[in-house]
Amino acid sequence: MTAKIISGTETAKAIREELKTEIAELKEKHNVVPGLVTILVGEDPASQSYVSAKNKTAHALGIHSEQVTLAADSSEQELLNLIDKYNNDEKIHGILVQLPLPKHINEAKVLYAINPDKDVDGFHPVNVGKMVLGEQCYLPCTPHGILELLTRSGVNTSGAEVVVIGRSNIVGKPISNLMLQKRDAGNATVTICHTRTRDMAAHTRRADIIIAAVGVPKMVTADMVKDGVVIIDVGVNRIGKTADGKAILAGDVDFDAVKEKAAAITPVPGGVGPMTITMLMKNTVQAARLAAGLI
Ligand code: L34
Repeated sequence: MTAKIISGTETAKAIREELKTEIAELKEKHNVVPGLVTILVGEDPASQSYVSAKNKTAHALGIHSEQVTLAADSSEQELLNLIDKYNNDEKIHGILVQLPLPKHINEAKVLYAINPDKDVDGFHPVNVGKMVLGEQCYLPCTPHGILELLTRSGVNTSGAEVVVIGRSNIVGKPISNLMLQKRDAGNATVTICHTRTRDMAAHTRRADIIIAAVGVPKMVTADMVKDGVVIIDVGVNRIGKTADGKAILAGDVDFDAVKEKAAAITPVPGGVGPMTITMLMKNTVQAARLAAGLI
């Protein structure tokens, strides 16, 4: 079997078209323009490229977007002051602080400082709590994107054995929780594997769906999966550079070998990454509706 490729690029494009229409309508009917600010501390090239993609996409959809970059040695207080300013800025409905932050800044403190109504990343503990309870909230962008990819590509998750590899706050923990909930792309039986898991392959070989979010290039090999598995590869690993200086990317899954056994698989690049960015746009529109009393 050769797998169907689940294209994040194509799915993201379709969702962005829907959002464009929604944003135009918000402006026309309610005079509401969704506003997003992205805050980047430092000069990590990967973070720079993600943040600039977020602003570019926002702009293309008719979202007002502001981009702030602070020097790597900026103090925690400077960042907190900036967040406070945007918490009180009516044009801005969504605030995103790109992670990871430099070591001298306390990440939890920063995430707590964002007004939960403007927390379009869904990282504030209030939103994490609401998510776990299945209440209306902002879903974190990468897990949200994975749910949309699964739903829109017709993968049946109900009763499925899902193995999530990775237990990060950004991906592993939230996607595991979401997929066990009674919801679209939910109702699954979820196992979470991590660095201390004793026999990872014994788990992954049972899986109907594998979600790999570890950050180790090509860690999931063909012998670790069963025929007909569905693979969602969240890893975006920079494994080298081309002659003209462009990053060479690899996922957490050995794509070429695994695609021969899988029923469906997401590529890297062009899989989960573009969905993450698009879900941020969706959350920003949700934030603008919330601020305008339209939810
Ligand atoms: N606050 N920090 C905050 N929110 C987030 O949602 C993120 N994340 C993760 C890192 N830090 C964050 C992102 O934005 C990961 N991430 C992200 C976003 C986009 C892409 C990858 C990761 C992406 O577009 N990837 C492209 C390849 C781009 C490239 O050439 O590097 C892809 O096709 O996978």
